[in-house]
Amino acid sequence: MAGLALSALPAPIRAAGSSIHAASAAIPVGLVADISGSASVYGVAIRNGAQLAADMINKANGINGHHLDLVVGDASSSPTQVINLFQQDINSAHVLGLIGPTLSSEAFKADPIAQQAGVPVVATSNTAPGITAMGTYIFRMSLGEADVIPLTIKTALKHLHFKKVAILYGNDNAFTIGDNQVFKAVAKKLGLTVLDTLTFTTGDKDFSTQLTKIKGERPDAILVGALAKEAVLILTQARQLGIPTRVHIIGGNGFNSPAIITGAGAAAEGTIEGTAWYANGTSALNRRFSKSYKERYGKAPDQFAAQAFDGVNILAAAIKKANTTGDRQAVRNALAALKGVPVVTGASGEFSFTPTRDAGELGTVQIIQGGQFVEYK
Ligand code: 1QQ
Repeated sequence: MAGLALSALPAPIRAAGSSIHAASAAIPVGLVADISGSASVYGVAIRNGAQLAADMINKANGINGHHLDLVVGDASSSPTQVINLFQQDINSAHVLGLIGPTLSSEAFKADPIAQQAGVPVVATSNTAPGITAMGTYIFRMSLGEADVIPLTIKTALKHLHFKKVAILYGNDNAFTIGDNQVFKAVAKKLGLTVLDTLTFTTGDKDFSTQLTKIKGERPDAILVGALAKEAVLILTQARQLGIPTRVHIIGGNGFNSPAIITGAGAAAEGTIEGTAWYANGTSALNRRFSKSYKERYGKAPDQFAAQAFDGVNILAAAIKKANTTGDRQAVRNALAALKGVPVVTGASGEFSFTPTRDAGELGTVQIIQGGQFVEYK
């Protein structure tokens, strides 16, 4: 029956060797990521980090001797496909838990399906306010913008002493809408003047109207809520239009991809953002992760790869503790009770969920200098 139900739905991209047969002793875990489409700069890194973790777990005897079967689905940056994949993973692949989806806007549509079905979700890249409030099965190990942005702006203020800011954000996406809310709240708390708040929509290519207006208002800094594609264009056009480099651009989580640096080049210099993962973190696990990732994929990992790597390890640790191959509720309870899972993200190197199933650590602030993310203290 599982095969019939699956074939009625659009074919997902599945990892070679992944199994959907519940008869095997393997433990299926779903990964739903935007491996293609507009959010693929994040989704490819997420898929890579997750696969690396699954392979390392399987090389080390799996989960209590059971093979971890990472069922990889490409949602193609389409919310409809995210929903299809969640349903397939839950009803046909019988996953014990789900990792993903890539964007908060997708999570708000798909997570209620998992919540309703009683399947635990571990978000590794959703940062908008309200993710874990969707229900008791929804966990998030990525740092929320409400936690990271205050630290980012406070750190920037230590160096730059600015007073007046402008906000530019995408008004059709849950994550960028969340950024605007957080920017506003933090500005108010820190006594900053918001000169103007301007918007764009996903897929826009020309930001000159907004940036020309901002330039005329002479802010000390610009707070930008954007995903990578739009962020690259905003950075590039801001400098082309003559907004001086002393006016730093402070971004949200969408800026944590190396795609910002490769895409905007010199125009990315001086951009400030907070991250859950710092590339030069010196823990033994982080060094091993970075080395294995480079060997396997031929390039350095990024924050999204690191978070997905940790997300798989966190979910596997819970399944191991629950000592089950099929009890999703036991996995949920084990996730909530987990303490001190070794991770590559965060400052302490150990992860536990907060009582509201969220990430508790503060993160690291970075500035782009010399084409690199550099720690900014
Ligand atoms: C969200 C985000 C994006 C930047 C993830 C890739 O933080 O959608 O919540």
